[in-house]
Amino acid sequence: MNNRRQFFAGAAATMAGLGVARSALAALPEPVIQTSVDTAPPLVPNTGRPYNPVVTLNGWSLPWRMNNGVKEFHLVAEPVVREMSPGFKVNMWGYNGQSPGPTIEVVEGDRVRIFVTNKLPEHTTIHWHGQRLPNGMDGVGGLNQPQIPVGKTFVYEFVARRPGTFMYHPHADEMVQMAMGMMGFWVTHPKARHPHISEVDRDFCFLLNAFDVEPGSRTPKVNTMTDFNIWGWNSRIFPGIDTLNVRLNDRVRIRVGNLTMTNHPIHLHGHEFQVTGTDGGPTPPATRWYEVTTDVAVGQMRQIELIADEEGDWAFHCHKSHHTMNAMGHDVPTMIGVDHRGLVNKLQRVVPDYMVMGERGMADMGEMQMPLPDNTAPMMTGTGQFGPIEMGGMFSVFKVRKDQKPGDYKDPGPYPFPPGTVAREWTGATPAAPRAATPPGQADATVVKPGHGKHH
Ligand SMILES: [Cu+2]
Repeated sequence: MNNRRQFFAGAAATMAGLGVARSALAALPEPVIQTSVDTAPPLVPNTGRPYNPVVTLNGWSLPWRMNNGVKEFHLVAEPVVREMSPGFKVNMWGYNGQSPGPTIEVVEGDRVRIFVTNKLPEHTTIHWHGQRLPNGMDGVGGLNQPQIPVGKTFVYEFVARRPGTFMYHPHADEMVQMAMGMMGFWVTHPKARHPHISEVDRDFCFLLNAFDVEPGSRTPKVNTMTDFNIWGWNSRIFPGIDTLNVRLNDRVRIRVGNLTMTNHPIHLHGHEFQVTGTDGGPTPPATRWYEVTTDVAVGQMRQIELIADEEGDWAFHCHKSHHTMNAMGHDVPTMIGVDHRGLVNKLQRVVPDYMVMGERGMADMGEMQMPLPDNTAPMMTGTGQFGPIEMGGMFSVFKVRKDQKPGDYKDPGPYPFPPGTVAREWTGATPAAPRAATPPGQADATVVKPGHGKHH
């Protein structure tokens, strides 16, 4: 459904595709509303200082207006409906038509003025997570400012003092408002060449978020602390998350922020990357090392960088296996090795449709068309060129192609594997492997438990 979508280059096309709401508040910048779940092309700046814009997965960047040298943005906190994957829609709270809200991109040293209009049914604030700013602009309701009442517009103003990767979210009835999807990304680009910030060919960003949506319902439960069942990137779940499409040998930066209640080890296949930025900004090159998984803890931001020098369709996902699974997969008893055949026959006499899952693992779930409640997503889903991918949640694909054009973000389709390069069934002879003889009874199978057996 999200394959081979055409992307348009340039900010003009972006603006044309957006519905601009009529604002009764003439003095304020018109709030720009976006309801498409597509990944918007980079918003190339046509006012203010130049920078290389980011691409927000299944999201977009907020246009601004220049007013006497100040960059003015208008965020509208409001109820929204987010399609998390095809056919699965959730009632959320967000900003300007979406959860998450639009990405805000500014340049180091910019004076920024952000109008925030509250169209929620309760008060709110916005905290600019990670920024250096005057205390009264930090957005903690009750502590630094009065809450923004329903129907009112507040203004925040500060200078974006340091370059890096940031987030924004309410600091008012926080548990409820974040559980409902209120959050957004913020990138402050460097004002000049920075010794610790490299120029990249592609710069992606997304937020990690989690929801508790009972299968068949449409609204998240807001007091859940640990039992989330929907694990999203920018309020989308696989196969609803767009792929990250790059050109062979591109230098790629991926920025991730975590606004869930647990950590996420983010893992890329086929390449090594370095963490080039954290919550505190760019990391000095001497402190970097290569890895293939980096843990993003609660409230943290990480930016990773790599050279995409291996062609193919590379999995990119959270390494907690429950986080690459959608609702309904988390409370199933383990049935591996349990023989139900006699029982199933008896039960089917009473309940003709009765079936048992999981005797041979759960891979069947990727293929089986189980009847699902009206509004949810299959727990393991997605199809690749070789069959079911058996994933959900925080999973996407990093697509590296030598013929992907610079500036082209469209999905190139499945990777055309060179002949003879795919793992395949062995059809030759299978001679017994030589093995060292173990005399019977010699294998040591003693288990020593703490507090028993040997003492020092
Ligand atoms: Cu995770």
